[in-house]
Amino acid sequence: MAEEVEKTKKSVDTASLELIDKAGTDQVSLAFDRAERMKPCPIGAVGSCCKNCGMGPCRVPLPKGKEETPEEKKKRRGICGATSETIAARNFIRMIASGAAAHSDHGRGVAELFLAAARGKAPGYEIKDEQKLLALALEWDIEIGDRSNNEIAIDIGEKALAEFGRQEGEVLFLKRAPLKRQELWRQQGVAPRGIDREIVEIMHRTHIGVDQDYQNLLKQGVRSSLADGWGGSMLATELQDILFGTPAPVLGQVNLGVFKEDEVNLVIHGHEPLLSEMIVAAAQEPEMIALAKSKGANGINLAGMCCTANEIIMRHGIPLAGNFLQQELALVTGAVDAMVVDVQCVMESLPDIAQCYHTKIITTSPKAKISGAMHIEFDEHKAMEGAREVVRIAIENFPRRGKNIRIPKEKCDLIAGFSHETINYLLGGLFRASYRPLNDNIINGRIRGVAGVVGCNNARTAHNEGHIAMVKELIKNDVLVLQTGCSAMASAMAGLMVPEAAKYAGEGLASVCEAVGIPPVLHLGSCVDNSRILIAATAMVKDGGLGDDISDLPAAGAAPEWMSEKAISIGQYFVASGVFTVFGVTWPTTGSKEVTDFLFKDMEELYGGMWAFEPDPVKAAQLMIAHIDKKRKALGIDKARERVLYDMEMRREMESA
Ligand code: SF4
Ligand code: MSK
Repeated sequence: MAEEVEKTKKSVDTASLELIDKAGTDQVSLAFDRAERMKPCPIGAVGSCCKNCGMGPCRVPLPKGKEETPEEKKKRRGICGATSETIAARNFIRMIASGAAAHSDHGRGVAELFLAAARGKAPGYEIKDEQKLLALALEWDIEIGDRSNNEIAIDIGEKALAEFGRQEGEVLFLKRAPLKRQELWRQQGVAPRGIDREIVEIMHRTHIGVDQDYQNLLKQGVRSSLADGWGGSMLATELQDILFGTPAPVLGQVNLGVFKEDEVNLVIHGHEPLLSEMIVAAAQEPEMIALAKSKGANGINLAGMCCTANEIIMRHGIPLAGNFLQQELALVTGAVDAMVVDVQCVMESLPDIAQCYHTKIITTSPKAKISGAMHIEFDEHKAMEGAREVVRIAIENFPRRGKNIRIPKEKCDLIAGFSHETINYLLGGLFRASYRPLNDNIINGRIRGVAGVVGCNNARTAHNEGHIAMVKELIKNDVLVLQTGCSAMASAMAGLMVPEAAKYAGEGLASVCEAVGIPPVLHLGSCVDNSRILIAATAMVKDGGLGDDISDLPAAGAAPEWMSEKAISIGQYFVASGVFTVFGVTWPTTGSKEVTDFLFKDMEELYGGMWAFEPDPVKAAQLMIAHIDKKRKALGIDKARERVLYDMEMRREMESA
């Protein structure tokens, strides 16, 4: 078992370090400081604490420094008799339930808005991607004929909403997976029904005195995670694309240097793009710009934070102010006039920190209020009015800015907007869109494999360090990297998401990137957009030559700085889809050897993918590369790589492909 790496610094990002320093001067307490003051509970951290009933909490830690006898192990139980295996497995799948619920409730919100828009009850929203609407109608057997887009969208919206509560059968998108994978899920009994049902079943089974077989508990964890990845999250991505437009490559900028001293700075933070889409439109209205000018500002500068940032850069090129651990730092600049938040990954410390400056914190979701913040509830029937109100509050607050302002100079260009459709088009061209060139370059060894690197920041490890070190190691070894979430932003801040970053890539990957004109690290969007990675992996299988299941692909996944329960759900659906997946920082089941061995070893037998834990990001990347090489060997394409020498003829052939 890998040892945890000791944290030596707070961040590897100089803009963040500058503002951490300023926060110290301003006597503002940050997550970085709280992490130093609060040591993690060593029993809870490894999954050995149960508080599922009023007789507990019961702690069942492994004895330190000595081998446990079978007799001693038998006695190491909670009051109800629960073993350390049951407790660790229950804790683990409750994390999956929470993570899957977060993604999928986001998806449900999108489905509700989608339906309201189709019925003409959500003014300002309309179908933006007709092609994707019609493709989904065909996939779901919804009549197209001469019906209007809205008529078709009503049927799609109703069907999508029904998916969440589906009591029987399987979620519809499961059929998108390779056939072999679908069969495997059915054989294992994990093909999921609706997400609501699977999550309720986790909560039922983990109640005191219900499921007390750790393998059976973990199986339900798999089922629920699949309902997230191939259900709730995929629905969110698909419907958002239809409603707001499918992303296409777009130039943007990232890091705290995107704030402007002479403009109103409004940060949009959280996850759901429902309101932020309207804020983007409201901030461009001439009346709003005129109002900003009347207050002495030169304009309105929108910037995103966390996954809302990913949503709005993918579709509008709006700059990314930062990732999870930079949300407090944005306020410390003293230059943010308002920060509007919805759900997930929003720190409760924000209103307190805002008091030290002038920033207004505005909550918008009835599901997520914060004491000390203003609340303007998002109402889909009057979304534009709500958006204008938010923008107006930011503008009115601009003159209240104090003198204690420091905007770091760091900002970096990136190309975002790599949806599955875009990758397909970029690789194959408009008339023969396909993953064929990618598969061919994997088979001939120029690209060694593909890695999905995703997930959060974690204050227990140096901000961004793990993401950047891992991604650099992967591309250096010719592994094409697909990213989402805060991880994508970390790489973008390190300059890895521009075509020039090919200089960090191995010769084979660099030559393909140069020929196609893409960066070696592709930004696929927000946390729910991990479903795009599933679709990309499936497209690779379907294009042929790399086996007949996702588990055959020379591919791996990772979340080197994970912290959110959503990351556990994502990791579990990657593993259950056949992907080797490595997490860093900490691992939540090490209190039970049996549960950990099951996740790290036995799952490979059952699903062709398994978990691993390695806090050193470079070593973790090497594990991924070793797995990729194992898969290349199994496919019989390991020799091709050895032969790759890149003479001029090969380069010409690639450029004309
Ligand atoms: Fe303790 Fe069992 Fe209650 Fe958990 S469910 S707190 S192990 S008695
Ligand atoms: S925002 S879930 S910290 S990636 Fe999606 Fe970032 Fe993780 Fe939240």
